[in-house]
Amino acid sequence: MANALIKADSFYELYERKSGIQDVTHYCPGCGHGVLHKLIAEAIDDFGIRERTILISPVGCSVFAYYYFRVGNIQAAHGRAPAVSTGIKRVHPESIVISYQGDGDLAAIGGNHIIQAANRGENITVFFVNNAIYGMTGGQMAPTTLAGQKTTTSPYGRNVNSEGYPLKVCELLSSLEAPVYIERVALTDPKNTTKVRRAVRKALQNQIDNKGFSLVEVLSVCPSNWKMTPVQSKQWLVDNMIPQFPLGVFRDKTAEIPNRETIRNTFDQSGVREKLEIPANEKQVQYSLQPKMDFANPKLVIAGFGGQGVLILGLGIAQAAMQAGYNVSWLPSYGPEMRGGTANCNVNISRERVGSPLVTKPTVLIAMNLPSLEKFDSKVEANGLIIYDTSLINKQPTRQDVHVLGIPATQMADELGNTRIANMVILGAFIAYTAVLNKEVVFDALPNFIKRKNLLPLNESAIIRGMEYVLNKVTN
Ligand SMILES: Cc1ncc(C[n+]2csc(CCOP(=O)(O)OP(=O)(O)O)c2C)c(N)n1
Ligand code: SF4
Ligand SMILES: [Mg+2]
Repeated sequence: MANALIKADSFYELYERKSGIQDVTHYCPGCGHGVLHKLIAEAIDDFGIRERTILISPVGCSVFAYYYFRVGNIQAAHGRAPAVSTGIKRVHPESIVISYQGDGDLAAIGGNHIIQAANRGENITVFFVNNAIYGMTGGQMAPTTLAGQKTTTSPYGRNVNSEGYPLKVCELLSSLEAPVYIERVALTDPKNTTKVRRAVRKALQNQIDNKGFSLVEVLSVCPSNWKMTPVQSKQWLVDNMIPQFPLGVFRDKTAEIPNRETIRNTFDQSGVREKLEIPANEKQVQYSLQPKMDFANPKLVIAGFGGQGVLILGLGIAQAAMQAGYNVSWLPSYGPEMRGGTANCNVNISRERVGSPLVTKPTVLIAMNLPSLEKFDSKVEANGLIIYDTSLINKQPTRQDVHVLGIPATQMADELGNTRIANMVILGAFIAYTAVLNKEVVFDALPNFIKRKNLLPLNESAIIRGMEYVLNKVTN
């Protein structure tokens, strides 16, 4: 009975998957991913690092690791987990960052990323699950597929003369200077599984001690795509994989490298300018911004149809705010939304450090079409602001507890001769209403996000029209 088992605290009690709340994983019977998850979760518990662990899920069968691990979770694009890990670790050096990757993910599409991260000696822990196949997509040949192994894309067996030899990641990475610890282990019998457990712990301990890059390659079975029972597949791993991927330690500088303090690198803009002999940014001081009280550190959602320039509007606001000395983030939302539905982006502007680029409760909503207004207006914070384009939205926001600014942005843009600059009219309205930015800094930043220089005057006119509209409305 699953409930009678002692489950690691670093797993969720119940897995709230899309198909409903469950207490079992989506992995096939016998799959190695589940076992490795357990060993990692128990290590996280025992080291007491759950609160500061961030696990980067890959693309592959373990993509849903975030359904199971009760830690910080991020899902990275295929093969990019080492790059995402690098960014997170550098910004939050006190966090424990785990890059969890399959062989298709790490050794194929992400091959360059893992080499570069290892070569930089990033202080991260990589768990590399080598099952010699693309599991998730139905059993295609991976870089680690064995010579002679049959897969759906090598039905006659991998031919080394045309498809090359299985890629030996541990051997390859251990030719680099920087990595601290590299070991290959296998999930087979209890003896080998104990070695996996030990390796998992060592790789995490190295990161806790700030020693540098550690990678554990875990040979693991994929009964479903190998078309074997779990028992047969374990034997197949022993008989076929281990001879081609010998187990053992390929690099261990753990004892040589002293434990190090966590160092947080701070970015000192004036220091960098001095080094590069760039004159100090006097303008930043001159911008003298005085945001209205409700908008001191605003979080924005900017939404509309794909093609209305909502992403560029967000980017422009973020660029100008950065130029004005704020900390900023800009997070666009792509995908099917770009084709006719709502496209949107999240922007954070803050005098404090920005924790997450996500904006779930915006201070400011800019809605450029009705679906966007309907989707986001209930999420705006009390005393926040909704700016909406009255040329396209014939319905008023219902909220009574927020500022509401309707502006016929598209009509004003048409009057200026170009519908596409409605977003800049809105930008003008935003800065006039909130004073988070002013005209000077926006105009200075404009060439950074409007690439066609001949369009700059038109964009400036649109911004001024938006500002005038608000100033007239407020004073009248
Ligand atoms: C950019 C991109 N290319 C291709 C795919 C399709 N895809 C999904 S999982 C996968 C391979 C995963 O294999 P592996 O990393 O070995 O993980 P496993 O499922 O075997 O654990 C591929 C090619 C994708 N999702 N994204
Ligand atoms: S397809 Fe293979 S790797 Fe994926 S869950 Fe099933 S056994 Fe595991
Ligand atoms: Mg695989």
